[in-house]
Parts: sequence; C-alpha cells; structure tokens
Amino acid sequence: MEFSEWYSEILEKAGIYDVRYPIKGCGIYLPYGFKIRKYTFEIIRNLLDKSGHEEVLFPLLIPENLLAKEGEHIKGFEDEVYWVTHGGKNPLDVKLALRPTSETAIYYMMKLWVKVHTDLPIKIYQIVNTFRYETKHTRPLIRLREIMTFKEAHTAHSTKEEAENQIKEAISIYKKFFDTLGIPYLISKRPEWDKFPGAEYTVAFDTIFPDGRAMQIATVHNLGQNFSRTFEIIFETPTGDKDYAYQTCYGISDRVIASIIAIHGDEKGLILPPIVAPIQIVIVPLIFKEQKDLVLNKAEEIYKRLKDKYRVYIDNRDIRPGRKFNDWEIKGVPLRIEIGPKDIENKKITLFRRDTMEKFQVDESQLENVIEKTLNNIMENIKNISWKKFENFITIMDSLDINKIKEILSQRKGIILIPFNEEIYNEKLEEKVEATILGETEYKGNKYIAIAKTY
Ligand code: PR8
Repeated sequence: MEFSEWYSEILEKAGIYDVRYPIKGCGIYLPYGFKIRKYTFEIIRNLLDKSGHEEVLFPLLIPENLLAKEGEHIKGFEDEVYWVTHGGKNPLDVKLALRPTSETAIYYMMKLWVKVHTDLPIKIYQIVNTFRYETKHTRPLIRLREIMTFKEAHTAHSTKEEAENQIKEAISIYKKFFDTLGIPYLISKRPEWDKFPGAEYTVAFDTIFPDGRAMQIATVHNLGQNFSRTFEIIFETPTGDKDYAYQTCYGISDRVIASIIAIHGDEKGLILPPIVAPIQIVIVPLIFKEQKDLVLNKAEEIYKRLKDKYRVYIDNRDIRPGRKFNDWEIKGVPLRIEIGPKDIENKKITLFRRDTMEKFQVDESQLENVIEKTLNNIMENIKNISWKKFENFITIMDSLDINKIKEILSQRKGIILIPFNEEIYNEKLEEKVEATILGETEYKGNKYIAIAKTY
C-alpha cells in the first residue's frame, strides 16, 4: 500500500486524528491521538524544564506593527499570515495577526524585562497553536494551517558565545527527545537561502518517511542580534557599556506525532514507543462460559498488580478475542496479556509483543520482571529498526553526478550525500537535481551536502 494511503487510513482506524473539519489544514485530535500527543510533549517539557527553561504563555494575536518590525522576518512570513481585521462589525484600528510564530510578540516583551546583564540569560518556551496559510499541499499533522502543537523556545544572552552554546544545548535536547522516541535524524546547517527569516543561521533535524521523502522535524536558529536591534533589547554589560542581547529560538510541532506514526508503524497498524503509548499493556480475558468469573477475576488481579506502574487497560467487551487483538494491534499497544483458564491452572501468563508479533508464556510470579524487560526491549528494537531503515535510505556519492542523483531521487529517494564543495553549493544545484538541498552536514566524520525530496 502506498504510504500516504496507509497514513490516512491509520489516522482514522487508530482513532488519532479526524481530517473532516471543514477548513483546509485543520483537524481534530481524537482522544487516543490526544493522549499520544500529551505523553510526547511531556518528554520535551521535562527536558526543557530540567535544562533551565521556563514555560510561559503569550497572546495569540500580534499587532501588525510588531509583526512587521523586523524586515527579513515579515518578508519570510507575509504570504502566510492570517489577519484579524474586525471586532464584530467594527474594523480594527490596527490589524491583528494570528501568530505564525512568536518572535515579535515575545521580543517586544523581552525589551521590557532586560535592563542589565544580570537579567540574562532568559530561556523560555511555550506550547501553543500557531497559524500559517500554507500554500503547498496540506497534510494531516505534517503541513497544517493551524499548527496545533507548536513548541517554541526563545532565549536571550549577554554574549555571542553563550548564544552559541545555547544552540548546542538545544541540539542536544532535541537529540535526546528524538532518541527517546526512536526517531532517526540527520542534522544539517540549512543553506543561506533556506534559513529562518531573520536568523543568522538555521540548524535542522530531518528524518525520512517510509516513502523516502525527507521531513523537517525540528529547527534551531541562531538569531544573533538581528531581532534585539529591531526590538531594542539592550542591556548594561559588566563594564558599564550597552549591548544588544544575543538570541536563539528553536521549535518542533505536530510533525513529531506524524513521525512516531509513520516511522514505527507497519502494515498492521501503529507500533507505539511504550513511553508515549496511551495504553502500554492491554489485558484481554479469554472468556469461556463456565469459567467466566475465574478469568475475569484473574484479569482484575493482574490489572491491580500493574496499574500503579503502567497504563493498563482491561478489554472486557463482549466480542471475539480475535477482534480485540486486531483492534489493539492497529492502535499499536506495545504489550498484550491474554488470560485464559488453562494458563490460570498452570500459573502462567501469555504475553504478546506488538513490535515482533511474538507470543510467549511467563510464570505468573515473574510477570513484573518480564514486563519491565520486554518494554525496554521493545523500545530498543523499534529504535534499531528505524535507524537501520534510515541508514538504508542514505546514499553517499563520491562526486557530483546530476543524472545519478536524479535517478536515485526518482526511485528509492531518501537522502543523498555528496562531498561538500563551496563552488556547487548554491540554489542552482537545486534546480539541476530537481530536489531540495537540506544543507551541509557531517556524516561519519566527513562533510557533505545533503539533498532530498522533501515534504
Ligand atoms: C520557527 N520560531 O518558527 P520554523 N505544519 C506543521 N509543522 C510545521 C509547519 C506546518 N505548517 N511549519 C513548520 N512546522 C522558530 C523556531 C519559534 C521556534 C514545524 O521555526 O518555522 C517544522 O518541524 O522552522 C519546523 O521545524 C518547526 O515547526 C519550527 O518552525
């Protein structure tokens, strides 16, 4: 089955996201999808909180004069901004933008907060919805017009070096985040023509979807003093001079959820990393008439043993076990416990793991140990598999061969790495290879230009 068809089907069948809302690029997180989102963004929240970031919440509306203040920035976004022009029937004096991102809102306030070097650094983030009138083909959770889960971090520092270190910290936070989810990535410095509007440079994380196309899943921007000059974020240095703050920002979005689905899933449905699975263990009682109570009591007993440590659910529906198995396989529940009269008699429990589709028995007394080990093992396994697939999608070439690049990109796609060479590193190369230059990257110790078909 073609990837995009599989993807649409799984969003619906697993109860993740409903695309039928009557606005293009907007959809609904259903309860199961919402929970995946919640656990996923809890991971990034923890990573940010632990590294000295503080969560804030800014207004959705940005007055036109603020949004337009930084020239490059507005140039980059003007075609994508939604405008609020009226309050009821009255035209507004100042048009209000639905934030496409929040630099201008946040930096307006930073000016008021920063006076001396001791007010710095500031490291804040918010997880909010943003709006971009995307003209490219919209796709659920991938290219949204209402980006429902936009995690944006913004920092300000008193030296250039500190801002540079902040970029390194942001990259290491995102690495940990994607490693925790088993999502493989290539990190590259975006070319000049593709950097974030208003940034000095942009570093991006790209993964590869099963159809071989690259997907930008995170970006880290060094803003230098561009915005601080425009917004007059000025502080007094230790020697009594004045300087503009050095700034960075970095963001991820719902694309992370799309990646979890796309990268780990298989033809049967989702395979969720246990850490974000809304249900980590499903208990399916195998009910036969005479022994119904015995089986249900046992299921309840096992549930009680596990519920404080795991997200466990007993599926008591009055339908055939086969259908239940199928439902939970589509939903990617990592571990299933089957409880039947024979097992109870033998003091055994039957486990099934979604990633390998293996069924095996354990002694009842060993249940907790085995579950802990198995869940860890599932995570390791899906991570290894996804990195292997990713690496199979990487083609290293020892020189620039336009025809060969085109051929690979039209067939198996993936990311092509060609040796870095300043002379060929320009927008013309994109036209020649009819693909996107992701940027300069280091791969296994060498410097390359990364090229791919992108989303
Ligand atoms: C910034 N400012 O805005 P960025 N649908 C889904 N995800 C998207 C979309 C979309 N239409 N557009 C972008 N993303 C900076 C950093 C605050 C935070 C995702 O950067 O424009 C992409 O994964 O690069 C992108 O890397 C991330 O949001 C941040 O957006």
